[in-house]
Amino acid sequence: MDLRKICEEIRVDILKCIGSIGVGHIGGCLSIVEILAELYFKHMNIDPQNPKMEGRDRLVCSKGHAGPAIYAALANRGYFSKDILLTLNQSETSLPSHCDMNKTSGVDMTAGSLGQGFSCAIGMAIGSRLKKDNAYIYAIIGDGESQEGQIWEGAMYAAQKKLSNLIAFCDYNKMQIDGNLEDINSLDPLDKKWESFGWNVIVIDGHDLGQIDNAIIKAKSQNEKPTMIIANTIKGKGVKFIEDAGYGNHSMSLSKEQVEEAIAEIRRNA
Ligand SMILES: Cc1ncc(C[n+]2csc(CCOP(=O)(O)OP(=O)(O)O)c2C)c(N)n1
Ligand SMILES: [Mg+2]
Repeated sequence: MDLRKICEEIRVDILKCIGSIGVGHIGGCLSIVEILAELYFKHMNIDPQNPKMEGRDRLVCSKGHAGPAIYAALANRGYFSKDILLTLNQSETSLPSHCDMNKTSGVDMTAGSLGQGFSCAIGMAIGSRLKKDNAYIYAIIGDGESQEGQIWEGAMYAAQKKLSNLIAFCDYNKMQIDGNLEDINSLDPLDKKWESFGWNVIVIDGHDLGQIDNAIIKAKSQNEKPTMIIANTIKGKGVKFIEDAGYGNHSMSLSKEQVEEAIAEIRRNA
């Protein structure tokens, strides 16, 4: 499977999905595309025909505002038709702006209140271990989200429990809702922080498919610690005017013309 092509399709579908309503969390959706492609299309033991399959791997997108990225990936993976992407956040939709496990096929955990999804992932990793179903639990947290105290409570507990079946990513795009992390509440040195909390830490370029793949393989190759993959990313990755908006792309209005321009650029650079 050509994962680069998958990334292209996911990016285009994020644009169409958010474009259907004209505003949304575009920056933090575009920054996790390669991670989603590796997880949903290569590593996760899942079945779109049987979304609640016992013992499946699970993904908790704790930065739940990246719902449209999850939906674009799930639609491409065959969980539902791409037409549904155009109903984002409308009344009666199965695709609310933030992830909701009771509404969307393939979404494993409801999230949106930053910090909470990560704790759920830890509970799911403990549950899987108790059930001995050999599942991996994946989580994606934001870097702004990492300012939540709850993240570090979870970090301590997951290490205490030696949850090597928990593989988390931090989308380290260095931007939060209304500023750059370094101006608001810097996380540096983020790798040392996670290491000191007892985690297996791997630092990668979060847009390099090979590095993501290797990091997941490495995480699975040990059974002592939970793994935090610190993914250096670019908020808005793949569309120049969105990247150039900086943290202004956290939640951004997009006109029809801008959506078309963005899709054309993604197609051109593919
Ligand atoms: C507990 C909580 N406080 C505030 C918010 C509002 N909020 C939504 S996204 C966001 C910024 C998150 O930044 P980051 O985790 O870096 O997200 P990304 O850059 O990946 O989009 C904030 C403050 C929230 N969803 N939950
Ligand atoms: Mg961020």
